[in-house]
Amino acid sequence: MALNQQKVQELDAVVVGAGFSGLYMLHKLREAGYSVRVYEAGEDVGGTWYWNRYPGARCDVESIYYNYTFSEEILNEWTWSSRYAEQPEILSYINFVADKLELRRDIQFKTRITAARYNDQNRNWEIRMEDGTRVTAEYFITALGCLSSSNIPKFKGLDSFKGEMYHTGRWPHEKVDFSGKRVGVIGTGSSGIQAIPAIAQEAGQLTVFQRTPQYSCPAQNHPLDSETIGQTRKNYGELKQLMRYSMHGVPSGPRMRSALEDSQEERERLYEKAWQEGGLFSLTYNYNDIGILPEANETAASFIRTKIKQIVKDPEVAQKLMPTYYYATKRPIIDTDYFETYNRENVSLVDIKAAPILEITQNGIKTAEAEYELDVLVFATGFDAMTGPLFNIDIRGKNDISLKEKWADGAELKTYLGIATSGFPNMFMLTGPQSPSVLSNMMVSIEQHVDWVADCINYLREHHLEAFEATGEAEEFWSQQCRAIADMSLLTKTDSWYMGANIEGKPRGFLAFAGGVGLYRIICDDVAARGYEGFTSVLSTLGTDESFVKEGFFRSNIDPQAWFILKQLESAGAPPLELLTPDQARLAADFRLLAGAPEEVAKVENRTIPVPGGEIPVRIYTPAGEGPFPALVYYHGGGWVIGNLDTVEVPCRMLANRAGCVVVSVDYRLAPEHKFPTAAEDSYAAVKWVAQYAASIQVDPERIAVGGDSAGGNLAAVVSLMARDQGGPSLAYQMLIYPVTNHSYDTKSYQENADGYFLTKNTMVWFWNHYLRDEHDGKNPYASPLLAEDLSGLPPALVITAGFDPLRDEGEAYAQRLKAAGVSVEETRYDGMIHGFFWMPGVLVQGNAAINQAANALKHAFNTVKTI
Ligand code: NA7
Repeated sequence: MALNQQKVQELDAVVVGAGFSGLYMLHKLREAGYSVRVYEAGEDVGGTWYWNRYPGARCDVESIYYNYTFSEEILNEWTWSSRYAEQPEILSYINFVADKLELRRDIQFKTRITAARYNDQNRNWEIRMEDGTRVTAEYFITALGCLSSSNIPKFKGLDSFKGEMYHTGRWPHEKVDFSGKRVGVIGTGSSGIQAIPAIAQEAGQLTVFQRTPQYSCPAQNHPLDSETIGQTRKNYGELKQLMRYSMHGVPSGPRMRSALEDSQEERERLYEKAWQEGGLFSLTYNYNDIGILPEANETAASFIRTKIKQIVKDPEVAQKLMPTYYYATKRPIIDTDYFETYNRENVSLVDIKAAPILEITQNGIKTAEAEYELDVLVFATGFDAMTGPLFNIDIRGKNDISLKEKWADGAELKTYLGIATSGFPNMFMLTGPQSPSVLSNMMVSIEQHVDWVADCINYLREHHLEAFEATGEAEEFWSQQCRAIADMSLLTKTDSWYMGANIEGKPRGFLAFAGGVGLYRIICDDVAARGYEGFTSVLSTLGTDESFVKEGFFRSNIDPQAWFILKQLESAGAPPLELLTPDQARLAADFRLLAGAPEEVAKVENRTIPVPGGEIPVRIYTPAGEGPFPALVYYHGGGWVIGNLDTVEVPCRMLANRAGCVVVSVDYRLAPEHKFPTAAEDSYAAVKWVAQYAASIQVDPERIAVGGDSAGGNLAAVVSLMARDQGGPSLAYQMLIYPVTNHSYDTKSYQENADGYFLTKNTMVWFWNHYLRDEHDGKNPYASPLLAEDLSGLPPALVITAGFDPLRDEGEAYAQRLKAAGVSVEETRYDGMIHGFFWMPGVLVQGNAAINQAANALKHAFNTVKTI
């Protein structure tokens, strides 16, 4: 029926779902004066907590953090009884909030939304219910929950079972009586692990059908005392901030230490303490690399395996319960007496990986090995997560394209911020795929999304903007970002519902944003502050179709990985270096995590070498094979003020291996303690030392190159001039990575990239001021090689620059002058890169590429020298 043939209610917004997110969205929009209606399939409020009523169901986030924080009144009026609240208590809380805010009057229960279609002409959504009723709304907001589409695997004979059948996510309201019955539970995820101990206490016989053994730690649940509650209330303002800017939405985070840095005894001591304390993150928060490095992960995994062995008395059963996947790459599980339950007489465990379920029969389950007679069958088999609930509604955007089609059933999942997707204007997904959602305390993520969406709608109304839509570029960028972040961890190395791997035929791909809620909030706020960058909209008052696209970084060509690093650094809240003392700056500028793990080289040796008026350390990296090798004398960056041998440990090792040369990394003396020309003279002395003592470090004195990044690039260029002017040694090559070449701030790249791209103009001014004795020094070619009158007769050069770097243009100007002077130059601008990317190969593909390019250029230069 056409839209105009039937009177259709028109609303500002329709929200689907009356769980935590839908309720808060309703409240927010209603308070702001919009007409809103919530549609909910269930008979009452609660969402997840309405449906998941199985025995033992409780939250795995501590109750005091698992509530709304937007209202102090609500916070103070509700008191949780225990550390981990049970489902009935959480549902009571939701009811309490719904009553208090009088939300029910705008909720229509027992109403399933089956379709939603965007009308391009009216710029609104038509939303259809199961009974055919329709409403229209300008904004269509899904508050469907991430885990609301239950998964019942399509076992053969499923319908033939004569007994009772339940799914944990669709549990009946009346009590299920297990007493004396033969019960089978399929599934040992969070739900199964909570339900199994509770059912075992009642059932005559419980058989658990386990496909994947799980890691689980004790919840150590206990009643909350009034002192804890009082303290929490008192400090809630602070706790709220900590939660909002944390990794997972709880007011703590991982300790900044590798699991591999501690001895086994120390690790075990900490893991034991965490085990006794209980909780979702207790074990993993001991270290910051359990989710990243397989070896670090194994330390925690093997600790839990040992615990399982100790708890479960029958060694055969214990063996079947041994998990092998990377710990915490599925949602970590906390339990109450889960493993202990297997010591009960009435509980048995069936390994259905070894002997799969063949079919469900009239009387029970038949596996490849045996038949199990059952009265009750419980499916604890999880959910079609994240995309499942969205695909259950026939959502159609512009040109009648369905969301399912657009995302190719999930294979082409693309969202912007996990909130919106292009082609679906005015549609907002609360805790949608590619947002932190299930990787966080949902309450923190829900409040953040609802606040953001409400602010956005206010903005659109204030600015008379319609048809608000994510751009294709923005969602491409975001989806790439989500994949890249997840791939940095072990999360994508395990088959889990995070990956869509639990549903037969579902395309694999990581479904959430794994960068943490704090970073995510900063990004979302940043997007909003820039006028909703990455979205397009139409100005309604113009009455035209001219659309407004906020271009920003999506069109600016910055590399997504580099952008992510910038956001991370911003979220870390470090002060600009120029506000620190040089000593403080040296400590603060420790970016080793960005470099990645150092690779093996055949030999690393620390030495001290003489320089005029003192001595300095050098670190010598020797590759495998027979010497003598060519050599690269390398100068680290850091504005002549900060930086050290460790800063460039990773690229030096990579260069030694890839270029097959000895790398001598030079710890020249730093300013302001040692001002110009000390760094330059130390650097020159180092190259002379290498030439003089070449044989002692397996170096061929005929094939010595210099190189460096940033201030180190400056020093490499200066040493090349000095060697030319002051009698050698003869250099084979100069490798200049985004070098400083001129004491001046007037280039276009200084204007474009003065701020916001890691190295700022202010920091450069601070560096130069520390380095130079006076302005006059800045004119000296040994400080500003671009000012050298003559650049002829210099060694061939590689000049690498970064697009988003204040130093870009002076590096390129130097390359031009070298070329004009007849020097052979290989020049590459890495368009999307930021300053410093050369020593960030751990997080930047382009960092790796630049190191490989430099290694190849060196190899070529060394070979060329040899043939002359
Ligand atoms: P989960 O964590 O997805 O667990 C489902 C369980 O069911 C898990 O053990 C699965 O084994 C098992 N399963 C799924 N499909 C099958 C089939 N076809 N055959 C046998 N076993 C199967 O869901 P939960 O409800 O426990 O928890 C969901 C989230 O709720 C949880 O992460 C918390 O965030 C709260 P598998 O591991 O896939 O081999």
